[in-house]
Amino acid sequence: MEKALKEILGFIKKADNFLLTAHINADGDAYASVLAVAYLLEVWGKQYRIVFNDKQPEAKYSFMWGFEKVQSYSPEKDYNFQAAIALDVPSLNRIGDPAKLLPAREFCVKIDHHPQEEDFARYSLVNTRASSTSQLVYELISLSGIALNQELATLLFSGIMYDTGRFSFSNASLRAFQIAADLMRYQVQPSDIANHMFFDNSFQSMKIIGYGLEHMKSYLDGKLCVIYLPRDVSEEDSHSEIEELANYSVSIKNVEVGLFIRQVKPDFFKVSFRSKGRVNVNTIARALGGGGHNHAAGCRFRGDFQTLLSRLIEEVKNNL
Ligand SMILES: [Mn+2]
Repeated sequence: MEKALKEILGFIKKADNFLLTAHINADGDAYASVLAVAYLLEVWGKQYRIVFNDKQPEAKYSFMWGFEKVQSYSPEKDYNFQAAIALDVPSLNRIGDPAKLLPAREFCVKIDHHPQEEDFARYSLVNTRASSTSQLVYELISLSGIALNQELATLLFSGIMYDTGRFSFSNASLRAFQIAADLMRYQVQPSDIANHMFFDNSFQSMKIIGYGLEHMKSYLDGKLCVIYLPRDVSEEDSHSEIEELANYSVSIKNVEVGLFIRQVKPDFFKVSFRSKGRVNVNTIARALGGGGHNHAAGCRFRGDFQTLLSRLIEEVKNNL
């Protein structure tokens, strides 16, 4: 790992004018890892822009240093990047539109903890045992020699806290706790961070979550739980807060796989997969053109709901 990190730092030192990006529907780890690398670029006096696929920045991450630097991709803008750093994303497909802005492979860096899908970067650190991409960025920053401070430590801590489910998922490793403990020396406030990222939901979102729970269904002898939100319940602009339904879907006794299906357009659906550990939901999501981790993944589907549901039940059944 140290060799890959040194190569990445060497490349960053030489290059200028970077694109920073992450996966579609950027989450806490995507924001935190990208902004922490932006901090490093800032200290080193580099030019950079942060471009995400998402139309709207996610307000719950506005407590993070550099949040206001995050831009949405726009086809009208005149982009020109000499180098790119893609974080927390395994493929060009998962970057979405900003993938169009990437320079040639030899000028690209990838830092990620998802299973390797596409080798699009000459400088690459992919470690599936890392709890989060923010954990890998911590290692990068430690090696860079730049000093940690409260802002930077808060970013890294937030990313690790987010991806480990507040230090409770199976990826909450010894190393993740060691890093968290080290970061605590810089006046990080875990309860403030948790309040921003998890307990700042709107009244409306909580009612939508209530609808989802009331209408959830059980299949395969109680091993599969499905929560479905039709479009008229979750209005189109309604935010990531209701994604928490994915976590609820697997938080039930005897459930091995939980699915949260959201209708985005009449014939377009987003599916979030959760597993307690026995079933690899990354495999299932990939079979439907998506991807993610063994315990949490996602995909999109075009077609009708019944076809999607039958397909999902069949896939889960074959993987139980
Ligand atoms: Mn991540």
